[in-house]
Amino acid sequence: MLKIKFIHTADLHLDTPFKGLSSWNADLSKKLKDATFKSFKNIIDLCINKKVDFLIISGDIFDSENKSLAAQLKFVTELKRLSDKGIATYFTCGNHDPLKSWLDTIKLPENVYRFDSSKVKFWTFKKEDKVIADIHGISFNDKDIKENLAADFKLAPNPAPISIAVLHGTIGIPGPHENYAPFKLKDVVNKRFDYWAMGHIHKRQVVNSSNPAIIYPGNPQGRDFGESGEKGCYLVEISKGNDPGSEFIPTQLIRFEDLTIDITGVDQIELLQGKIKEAIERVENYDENANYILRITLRGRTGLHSSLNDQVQVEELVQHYNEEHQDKQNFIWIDKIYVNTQPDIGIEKIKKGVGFSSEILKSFDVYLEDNKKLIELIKTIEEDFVNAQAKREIAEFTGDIHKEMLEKAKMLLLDKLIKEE
Ligand SMILES: [Mn+2]
Repeated sequence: MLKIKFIHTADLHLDTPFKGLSSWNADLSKKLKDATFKSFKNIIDLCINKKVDFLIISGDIFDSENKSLAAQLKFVTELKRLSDKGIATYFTCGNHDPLKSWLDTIKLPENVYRFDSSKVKFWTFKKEDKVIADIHGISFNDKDIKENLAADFKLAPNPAPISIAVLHGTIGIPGPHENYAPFKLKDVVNKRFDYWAMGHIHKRQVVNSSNPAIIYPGNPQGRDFGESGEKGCYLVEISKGNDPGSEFIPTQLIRFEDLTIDITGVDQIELLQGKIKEAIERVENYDENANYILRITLRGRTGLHSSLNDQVQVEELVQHYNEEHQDKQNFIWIDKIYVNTQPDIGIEKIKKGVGFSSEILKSFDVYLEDNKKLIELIKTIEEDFVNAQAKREIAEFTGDIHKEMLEKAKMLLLDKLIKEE
């Protein structure tokens, strides 16, 4: 039967500098910097182990037009490993690494095909001299491509049994990504390609599973908390006459995860480590072999409330945790702990009682329940502010933040009152 098997990846962003994270410790920034390369290495290993026919990379191989020579050499070394095994690579250049930014002094290994930027072209893949697939594609020449490149794709005059389109661009609504090479589903549904190998959107997405299949594999290594969860590539199999089969395979080294942990009833600080461990193991598709960088929000009613509202204590906690989990084979690193806990007190009981705490609670509720009053209160506070920046900042807060701050203030005050009582 006529069949092909390939790996589809995109948006490797090799050599990402992780600038925003440079304030972290040097060891961690090195691990992050290596992670994009190592996940690419994992992809190459997968190609070899799964004995694929070829690899497709749909643009943004490098993070920047000013990619380092070292990064380019590493890329070529990995492709050479495939080429030595007789596995071909087809790739396009995206908005981060447009074709004109590639060095001509670096020769691509044999069996590696880079799409040109002048127009959509195709190569024909053959197996044992039999024509199997046409692989069409086009590279970005400049970073800012606003034309609908998908519109220019058409089957070869005498097409192979299987046709694949390789494109870096945006289908439909761009979301957080720049609207480069935009197109709509209706532009491509009747073009009779079997598979659209997409790149650009970093969140993986099967736009269409067949007729034609359109897949964004996402980037194979997350680079910040906006790119959290499992990251990887797709293993695709197409046999003529059947819908393509695709399987997501994780390849990342480091996972970014936002965890919210309810610590109601936890009143000993040393129990937090266990709670964190449990929370990590509950993340979607938990992988014990991955490394994790975490942002943790603690919530719930706890006797630890006042300790956790002491920033120095939380920082020490984070530092201690990170030191303990750094040298393990798979590291876990806490970037930040947000404390959103409440004191472990019977609020309703206090409210029903008489006395100072009860009165305080009732007057907080007046503002929490009446938005107009709350806005007036904020205005009064704002007027008392001398510092211009502080004035600006408070003016920028939204209603939700006002309420959150007020709720927090209420709890802090209650906690203090109860302690003193
Ligand atoms: Mn990208």
